[in-house]
Amino acid sequence: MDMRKWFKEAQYGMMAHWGLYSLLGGEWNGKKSSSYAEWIQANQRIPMAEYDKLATAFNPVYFNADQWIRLAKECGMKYFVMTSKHHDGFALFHSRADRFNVVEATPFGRDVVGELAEACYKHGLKFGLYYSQDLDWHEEHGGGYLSGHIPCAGQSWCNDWDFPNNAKKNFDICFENKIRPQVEELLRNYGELCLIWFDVPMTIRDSQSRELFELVKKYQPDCLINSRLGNGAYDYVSLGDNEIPDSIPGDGELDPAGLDLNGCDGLKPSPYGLYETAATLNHSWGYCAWDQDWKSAETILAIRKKLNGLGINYLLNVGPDHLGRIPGASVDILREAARRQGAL
Ligand code: JFZ
Repeated sequence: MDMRKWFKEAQYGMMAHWGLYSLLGGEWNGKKSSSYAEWIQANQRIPMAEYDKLATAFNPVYFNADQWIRLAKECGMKYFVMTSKHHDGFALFHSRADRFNVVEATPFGRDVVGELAEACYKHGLKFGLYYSQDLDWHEEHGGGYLSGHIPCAGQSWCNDWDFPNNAKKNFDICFENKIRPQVEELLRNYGELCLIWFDVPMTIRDSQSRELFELVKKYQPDCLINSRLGNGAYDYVSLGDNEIPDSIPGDGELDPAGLDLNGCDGLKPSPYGLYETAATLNHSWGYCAWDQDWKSAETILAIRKKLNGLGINYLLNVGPDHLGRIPGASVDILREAARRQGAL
């Protein structure tokens, strides 16, 4: 399948941020997270031993992959991107490389990524996976420890509350033992992936970005890689959160010399002319019980028109809750936008 051609025409997709943080809903110990709800562990420096308890309570009895994917399909979305592992290090799939995963560490015991892959296949959507390849707060040697000078959505990029000695951290260890093996598992066990959505390159070396790039191409030559893998190894450009550029530069118009290729936002040269903006409906990616400041269906439609008019795909995020439900407010907005678009 020519995935580049498919991506160019896809226009609209759904992303879901779902994990242990969803159980907290943006609040811990009586305190709201002052950043994204999925960043709450770093934001409030929650000790790992405490955060791990969430796994023993992860039992989202209303999780229904079919329902999520049907909603996306009914709203005219062409692909679905699931957080297979976010910065907290918890895998939403059965991983042999690390026990901190939904099958082995929770009473739920179901392979969430697997069920969503099946549902996408059944309903004819393409399936993509988000994977945090650098930051991993469950690992002493997770990335981020070199970036203390850069402002951050938590209080620190790496887990320096459980592992305070940044000087002796070595990302290579985490990369060898967990990151690469898990990316390989994702590529081998869940059928065809349209894309892998890597995120926040901070520590990852050039050779490591290239190694992951080659690994993806080895198992899934058509699978597209976004520009947040780091070090310029990518197939398509992820713009910033809700970012709408004024225009898309033509071939050779963008000078890569002055660009930070590991910056998460902004335009970068796109070898195949492929772009995507991931965006939220409120102010958080993960479920946040107290953030009810939702964009209207009208706004969503206006953003979609602008982005799609520039040839940029719109990847719209939902944050399902602790029981596996996509918040009603999100469902209403998505349906209303689709209705106005004439898709429903
Ligand atoms: C990153 C993550 O840290 C966050 O939790 C979420 O997964 C999001 C999709 O990606 O956050 C960013 C990083 C960079 C930008 C926006 C959100 N950016 O440059 O606009």
